[in-house]
Amino acid sequence: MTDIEQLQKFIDESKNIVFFGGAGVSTASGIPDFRSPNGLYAQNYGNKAPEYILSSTCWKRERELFYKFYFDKILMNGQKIEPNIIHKKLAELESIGKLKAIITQNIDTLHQDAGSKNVYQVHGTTLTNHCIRQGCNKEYSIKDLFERKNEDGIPVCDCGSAIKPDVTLYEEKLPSDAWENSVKALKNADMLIIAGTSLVVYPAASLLNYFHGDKLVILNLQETEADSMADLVIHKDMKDVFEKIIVR
Ligand code: CNA
Repeated sequence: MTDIEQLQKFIDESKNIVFFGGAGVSTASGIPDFRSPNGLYAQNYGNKAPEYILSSTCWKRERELFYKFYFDKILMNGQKIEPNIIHKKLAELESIGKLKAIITQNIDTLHQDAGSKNVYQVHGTTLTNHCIRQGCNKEYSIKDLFERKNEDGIPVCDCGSAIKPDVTLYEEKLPSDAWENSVKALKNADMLIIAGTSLVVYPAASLLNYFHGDKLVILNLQETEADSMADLVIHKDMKDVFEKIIVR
C-alpha cells in the first residue's frame, strides 16, 4: 500500500477528523509561507526579521514598517487569491460530515472562501480589523484598510486612531474562543491530519497534545518534531496528495 492509499484508508475509516494546518496549505494559492527555503523568512525586508515586523513591539514602535510589510506580504497588495485544491477538498470532507473542524494557524480567509464552516483561526484573521481606541473599536474590512491609509501608509479610523488587523502578533495572547473550540474538537477526534506547518510556533503546536485518537498523520514537505509520534508521515507536496484523495 502506498502512503497516499494509507491516508485514504484512514480517512475512509474515520468519522471525526480534525485538520490542523499552517502556511503550507496556502502556498499553492500563491501566499508564501515563513520557513520554506523560499519563504518570507528567507527574504530581506529592510534588514528586519519578519518575526520582529509581525510583533507587538514593532506594531507599537514602527507602525509604518508593520503596515508596509502587512500590505505587501500578508494582503499581497490586494491581489485576488483563490482557494486551492486542499481548501476545496477539506470543505467537501466537512460537507459529508467526516471532517469536524479545521484548526489553522493561517490568517488568510481561504478555508472560509472554499466553503468551510468550522474554522478555528488560532492566530486570528485578516478578515476583520478594529480601531485601537477603547470606546471606539469600530470594525473595518480588508477593503477599508486599503482605502483608509494616511500619508504614512497607516489605515485610520473615523475617530483618527489607527486601525489594527485582528491577527495575533508575536508577544500577543491567542484568541481564547478559537483555542477552546480547537481543544474541544481535538478531544473528540478519531483522526488528526497535521499538514503544511513546521510545528515550531508555540503555543499553537502544543494543541496536538489534546488529541487522543488512533490515527495521527503528518503531511509536510519538511520534517517536523512530531514525525516520530505519527502513525503515517508523508513528506510530499500536499497539493499533489490532496489531488488524489477521494471524498466519499
Ligand atoms: P511555516 O513555519 O512557514 O511552515 C510551513 C511548513 O509548510 C514548512 O514546514 C513547509 O515545509 C511546509 N510546506 C510549504 N508548502 C507545502 C506544500 N505545498 N506541501 C507540504 N508542505 C508544505 O508556517 P507555520 O504555519 O508552521 O507557522 C505558523 C505561522 C505562519 C502562523 O503564525 C501563520 O500566521 C503564519 N503564516 C500564515 C500565512 C497564511 O495565512 N497563509 C502565510 C505565511 C505565514
